[in-house]
Amino acid sequence: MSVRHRHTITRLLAATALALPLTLPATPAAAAPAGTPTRQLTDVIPAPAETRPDPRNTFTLSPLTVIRTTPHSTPARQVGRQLADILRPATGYPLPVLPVQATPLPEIALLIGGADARLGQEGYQLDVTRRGVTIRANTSAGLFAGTQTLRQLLPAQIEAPQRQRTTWAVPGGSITDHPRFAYRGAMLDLARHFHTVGEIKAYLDLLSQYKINYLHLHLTDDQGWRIQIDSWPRLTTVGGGPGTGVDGAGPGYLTKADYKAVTAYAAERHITIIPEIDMPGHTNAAQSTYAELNCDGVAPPPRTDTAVGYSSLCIDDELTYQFIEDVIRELAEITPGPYLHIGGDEAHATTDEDYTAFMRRVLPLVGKYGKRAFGWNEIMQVDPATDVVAQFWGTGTTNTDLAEAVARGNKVVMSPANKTYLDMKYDRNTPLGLSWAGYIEVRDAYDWNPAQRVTGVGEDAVLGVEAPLWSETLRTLDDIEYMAFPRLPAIAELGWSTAASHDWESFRTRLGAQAPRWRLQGVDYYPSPQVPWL
Ligand code: TNX
Repeated sequence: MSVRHRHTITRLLAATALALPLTLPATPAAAAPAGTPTRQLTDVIPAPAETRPDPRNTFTLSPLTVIRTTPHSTPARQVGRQLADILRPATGYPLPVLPVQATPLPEIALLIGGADARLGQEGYQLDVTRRGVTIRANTSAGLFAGTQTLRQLLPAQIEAPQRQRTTWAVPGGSITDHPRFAYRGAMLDLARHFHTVGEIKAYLDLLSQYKINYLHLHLTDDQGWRIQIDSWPRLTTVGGGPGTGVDGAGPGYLTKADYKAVTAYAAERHITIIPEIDMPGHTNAAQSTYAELNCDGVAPPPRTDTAVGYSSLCIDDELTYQFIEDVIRELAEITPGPYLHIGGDEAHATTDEDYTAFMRRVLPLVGKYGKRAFGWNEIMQVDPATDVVAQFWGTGTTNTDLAEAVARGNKVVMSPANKTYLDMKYDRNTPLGLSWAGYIEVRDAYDWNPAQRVTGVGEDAVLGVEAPLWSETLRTLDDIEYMAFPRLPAIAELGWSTAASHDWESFRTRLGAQAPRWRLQGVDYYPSPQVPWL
């Protein structure tokens, strides 16, 4: 069955299930007794650092429940409103968001400040008693993470867009949680097939549920240029115009307004956008648009095939650096996050000498406009400054340039292609995706340790993990979802949860219990035979 066909069935089933509650009494759960929670305190992805269940202390949401936030804290109120938006549709309860105040009403208290220092910048403490739920954090990012945990502790029906009849019980006890790694990323390739603002936002919504905090956007490649640059306007009108993208599927690009909307939407979910302009290879879209970017002054034809490694900017030409500086300057201006990714992978049409010369000129430009550079691991060949982050995408377990860079002090984001590449097929029958790095079943994606993957790249050198999704074969949001779910939650758990908690049996059980949520959210996931799906 085609992915799209299967998805239609999923949607129909969800719609049928949703039609039922409309005929139910107005406040069904109000009359229901406080039941046994359908969830346990440990049923969370990514697994929290510490959980202390207390079954005597179930809390049940009711029409009287209020959400209370730290007085005079706009960030806390914002998290409160976002939580109310999640909880209102399915419960039908008013859940007003009010400042903290002593009252006898049952409440969900969201508090910023005064939390345990161990929680750091993203951790939270969640306590569930019969009277209510309290989430404490040092920052709004931590508070937001805590609300995503609370969401998973509620019955799956909480994800339904319309009122449901159930008891909204939260299992009692407490959770103390904070991430193992500061960087937990995903990547979306907009160049091979463009994905709209709406699709990117939908992906951000899904990512935020699993405490992913970076989305790397691969904005340019041989097939298409997907971000507006005012000083080189044809990059998008031609390079991102009709017929661009694999198999000529274009047009599409983000205007600066679109890009700002995406970064703002991400920020509300405590996700930082990292834009990537790939160079000096993967540049055919720019070079076929502007003839002057080629050494011979002749524009090559546009390309819509999936070959790699054939394009290179002209390393000895000053115009190349003017072009790059314009792009970096304009992109830095609209990027609130600290990082700018300059690619650097598969530059097979550039000599090693030229590659080094190019990177040594370009890397300082990133700093000049106030950003910190990211590059695919090849960039470590040029011995860059120690603030440059390497993104490892190899399939092996040794890389001399990378180990040497780590010894000098560079940090690494781990994206081994045979573990984290969401565009690899699950098995030989997967209708979408590629297989050059092998098939990646859920267990393959989960069963590895980011701090023990590459010789010489240990826990302290690892900034975190990232799951890239290249889009040669992917067009729609359904396609994206089908490749990302359920492997994305596996990578999210590797990034957040302690190494000591790593346990496939536990993970696959918790993963299987996520499926009812995905069905209600309309997420088109791959029903891996390795997972006991509910
Ligand atoms: C390799 S991974 C690439 C991309 C392709 C991807 C497909 C990397 C840094 N480069 O250009 O899209 O394989 O899986």
